[in-house]
Amino acid sequence: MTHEDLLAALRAAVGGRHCLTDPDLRSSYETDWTRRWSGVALAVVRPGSTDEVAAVVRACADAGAGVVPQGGNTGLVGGSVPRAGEVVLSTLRLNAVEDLDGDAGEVTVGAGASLASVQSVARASGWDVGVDLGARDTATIGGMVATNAGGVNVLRHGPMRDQLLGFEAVLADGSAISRMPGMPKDNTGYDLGGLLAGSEGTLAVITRVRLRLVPPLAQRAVAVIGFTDAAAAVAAAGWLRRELASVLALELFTDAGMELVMRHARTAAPFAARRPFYLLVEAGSDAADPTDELVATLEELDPGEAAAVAADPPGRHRLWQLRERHTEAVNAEGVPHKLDVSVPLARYAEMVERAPSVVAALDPSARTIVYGHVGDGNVHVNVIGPAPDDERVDDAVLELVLELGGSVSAEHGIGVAKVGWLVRDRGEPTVAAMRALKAAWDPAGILNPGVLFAPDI
Ligand code: FAD
Ligand code: 2HG
Ligand code: ZN
Repeated sequence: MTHEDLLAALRAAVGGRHCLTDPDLRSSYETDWTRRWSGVALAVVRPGSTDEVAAVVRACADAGAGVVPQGGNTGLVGGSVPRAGEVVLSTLRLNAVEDLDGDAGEVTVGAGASLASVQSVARASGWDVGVDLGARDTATIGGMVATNAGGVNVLRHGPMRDQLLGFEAVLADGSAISRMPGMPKDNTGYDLGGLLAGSEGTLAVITRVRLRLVPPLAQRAVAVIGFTDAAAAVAAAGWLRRELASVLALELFTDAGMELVMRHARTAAPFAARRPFYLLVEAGSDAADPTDELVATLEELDPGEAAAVAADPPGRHRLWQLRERHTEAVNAEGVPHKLDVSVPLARYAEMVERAPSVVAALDPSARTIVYGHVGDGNVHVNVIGPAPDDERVDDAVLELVLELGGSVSAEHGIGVAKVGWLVRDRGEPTVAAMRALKAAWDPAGILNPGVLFAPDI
């Protein structure tokens, strides 16, 4: 089949208006959020139903063309953009939020619905979504399932896989499979939804999702406290996990990162006494106000002047901005190298302290900003300065992670950024088992080629 034949089939599948071939119309789908990853697509197609997704995938399968599923394009490992003339399948028109069951606390949503839109419908019905993250306005539920997104409330509710009660997806041959609505208890064979969580568009295109909802935590309090060293901040985080029953989030950032955020977002420091490390703690409850419990627990840490607490929504928002706006503040400085990793909590402080040194040893002019979900052992190492294609710093940081017994991807996935590291991290037998799944589900390798597996391994 020629490219022209394929384009004709794609237009027939979704309508000419939703098959974008003009370079200006394609361009925002061709470069990722960080600007580090980009490529040219044969076309960007925007199906409006599961049947249209199936027709697109079938046309691509017939032509042997690669398909790159794309949701909000907020992924940070390069997996959502084309690499070599694939067809980008955007799910943004699959954005319905339907069938919220207020008694069961479940909702069915289209894969292209943004997290914020689902949060808003859930909250209006007295429920909430268990996963929350800074890209909520743009990230889609399908993309979040495909990456098994984590975010700031994993401590309380787990990652995206834990919210998944059912799914509908289109396989590489264009057939659709579905378990919708799913049931909280459902032991009828393999957990295929769980397998799709974290599959990064390599096994199927997710079209609809049934989500478990969680009770809203209307009563919240947020604190930021300063520490003179990383070990003390991490020890405090571990202690808070045990002592503060209402803990909802435990986040770490540094003074260098906060300085960047304050400059970029024009926000103020939480208190005058600056410290090298900060811990953000959020407590949440659906009944009693957790502020007194939070303050009493923090007093035991004796933070002195280096502490701020807010219970009112604007005050909480101000404190959260200091952590949540790191990603955009870093991006505003240049094209970053992003290493999303996790290490055992016992090695977390060492990771935070050694990562900037291993980078500086390679490139003394590089700036390394670390932050992350310390409650989950998750560190985000961001490096600004080295050229986007200079992989030495990525390799050095990931080498350190393996030395410390960690994982090279905590929550963003492997994408194209870390394909060379999957075997190092998981070992050959495990990756061979993953490849066997890929070969069974997508024998021609048309779904997100180049993502997850290195071509030559
Ligand atoms: P995309 O970027 O479009 O795609 C991501 C991957 O999923 C790609 O491999 C793509 O092919 C695949 N995919 C997308 N949709 C589908 C589908 N329907 N079917 C099959 N495959 C699909 N991530 C976290 O885990 N925690 C955070 O706290 C967090 N915070 C962030 C904050 C900011 C400011 C930004 C920019 C990103 C953040 N991220 C975070 C990363 C990102 O938001 C998540 O990875 C998110 O899950 C991606 O959703 P998306 O819809 O944008 O997916
Ligand atoms: C976060 O926790 C996101 O803010 C993005 O996962 C991390 O910018 C990053 O590296
Ligand atoms: Zn994160």
